[in-house]
Amino acid sequence: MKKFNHVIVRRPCRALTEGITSGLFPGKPNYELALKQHDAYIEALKECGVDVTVLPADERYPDSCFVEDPALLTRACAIITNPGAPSRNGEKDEIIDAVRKFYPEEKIRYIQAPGTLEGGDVMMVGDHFYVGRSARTNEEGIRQLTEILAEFGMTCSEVHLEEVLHLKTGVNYLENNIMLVSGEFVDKPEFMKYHRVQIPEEEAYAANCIWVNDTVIVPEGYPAVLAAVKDLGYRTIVVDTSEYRKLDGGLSCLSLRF
Ligand code: CIR
Repeated sequence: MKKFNHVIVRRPCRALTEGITSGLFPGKPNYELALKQHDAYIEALKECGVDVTVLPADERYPDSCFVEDPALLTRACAIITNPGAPSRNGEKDEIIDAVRKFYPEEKIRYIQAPGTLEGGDVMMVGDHFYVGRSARTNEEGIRQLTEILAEFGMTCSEVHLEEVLHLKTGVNYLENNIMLVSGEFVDKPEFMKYHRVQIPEEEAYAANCIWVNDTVIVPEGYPAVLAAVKDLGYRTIVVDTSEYRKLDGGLSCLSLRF
């Protein structure tokens, strides 16, 4: 099934080495290697039949390659978020022009302060959106998101987060009623209705796989997850994200798919 036609990515900047990190995966990113991994990521996406818009690196924002966070792009509307991390908040102003190339102004909405929202907290399941209430996404941001989605005939429900940075750090939807779940998401009642594939704790990072038009891109180094995704019948592409992982970033964080 072809669902996505377009992808937006942003090249990592040299300041990537100063990006926000929880320290869960120690070390500073190697910029040259990060660039190579980004090249491979773009190639993988192209193999999934999407056109890829590559935005230039922005040195003012160390984390700006994690382009999923400043916007949410749906079939009916685009939402410019209001990132809760102060060092990332200005990224919302830099994504607008790219979004306007694909959405007319009357279909673009903006999350307004004091509401905060980051795209990594939003998981799309058809026309329903699960949104994580996190250190980055607050109650008012979720309220505004719910209102905007309703305006365009879509729904939203809140998921309480306890451990992870973003909702999609630990749970990702692979279409066809299939969800990859790890850690705190394994027994969340709201996900019981899906076919849940439980990720072993030592491979928790790989809960962040992305489905792109019936191919699933899987991070390198997670054999159990790769085998599980293959067993589901998906074509897979493996991409190394080691340098982004050091900043708690994964495959979904690096693109907007729509
Ligand atoms: C941050 O802490 O904001 C970045 N270092 C990582 C962002 C990951 N993005 C995502 O999960 N959507």
